[in-house]
Amino acid sequence: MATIDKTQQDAEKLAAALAAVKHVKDGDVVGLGTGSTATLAIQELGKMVRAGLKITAAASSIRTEVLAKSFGIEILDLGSLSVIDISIDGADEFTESLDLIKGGGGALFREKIIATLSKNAIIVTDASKKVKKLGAFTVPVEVIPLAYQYVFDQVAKLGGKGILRQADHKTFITDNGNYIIDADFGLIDDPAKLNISLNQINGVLTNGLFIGLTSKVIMSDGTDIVIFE
Ligand code: ABF
Repeated sequence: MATIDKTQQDAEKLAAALAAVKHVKDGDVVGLGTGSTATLAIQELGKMVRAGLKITAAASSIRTEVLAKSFGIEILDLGSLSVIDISIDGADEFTESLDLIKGGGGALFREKIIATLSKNAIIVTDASKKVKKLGAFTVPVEVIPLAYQYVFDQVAKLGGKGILRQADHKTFITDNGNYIIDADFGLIDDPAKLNISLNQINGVLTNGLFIGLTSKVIMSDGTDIVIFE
């Protein structure tokens, strides 16, 4: 994999985030994602709110909720919503058919709920996230702890080499109190089929394959904003 120039990547993330927030209008319920690119969008939305933009929001993680509130953005209870007007989130990988791998930050469940509820689900990325086939990035699988070993074994039967995600030398716990198995399936020929297979395993809450949930990907390649839709 080509080495990534961090400064260039940061510039691309900012450009994509700024392009995305232009789609937000007065009265919108906005889904706020997790990760560094989504954070840039939230910071910009905070400036727009201070300048008079009237929005409410739902957050994909506790961290995102705290950040949004610090910028004066009103946060709604995600569980009470039937629809979200527009969401802005990041991704770990995307293809031109708008299939994604998400969840590198561990917020995949609420991110998937927000994407599912969104009339306009926008993904913002730098150029390094664009791939021909998903799978170089491992697929996060959120697991109910009581079923961890069973899920680990079922993932292996599907061809996935699973690793229990760690953080600060202990098992990573999601905002929902669950574990994450990061599963390496290699390059994935049929992500839609794998998504269904993973979701059918008892004990799996969700997985990081986002299939058919994205309205557009806004990517900056350092020179231009490229939109895939
Ligand atoms: C989040 O954005 C996660 O789903 C994904 O892992 C992350 C990507 O982070 P970054 O924008 O910092 O590359 O939505």
